[in-house]
Amino acid sequence: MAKEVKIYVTMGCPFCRKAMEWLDKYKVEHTRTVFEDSASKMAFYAANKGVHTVPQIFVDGERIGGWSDLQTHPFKAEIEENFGK
Ligand SMILES: N[C@@H](CCC(=O)N[C@@H](CS)C(=O)NCC(=O)O)C(=O)O
Repeated sequence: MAKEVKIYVTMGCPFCRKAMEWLDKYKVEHTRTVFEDSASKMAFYAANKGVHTVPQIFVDGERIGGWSDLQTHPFKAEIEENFGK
């Protein structure tokens, strides 16, 4: 069964763009939340202890972190290894 993937982004953020492009490239089903203003982003940061940047990626409720965190997370290898199989 596919994992539940969520990503939180702002527009004009290069790391967010990279993360969104990766999700699209590997056809990872996900829900995307785009913070339209600073207040909604800050509320998200406040609700997620230790979070100060976007993007933020969650897989089955676990926070992976941002684009750089994704590079070393097993979820990335899992998706890329299974792509097209
Ligand atoms: N290492 C992080 C860096 C992310 C990052 O620096 N994001 C910037 C926007 S591109 C950010 O969130 N800055 C603080 C803010 O906008 O609240 C990643 O790869 O996701």
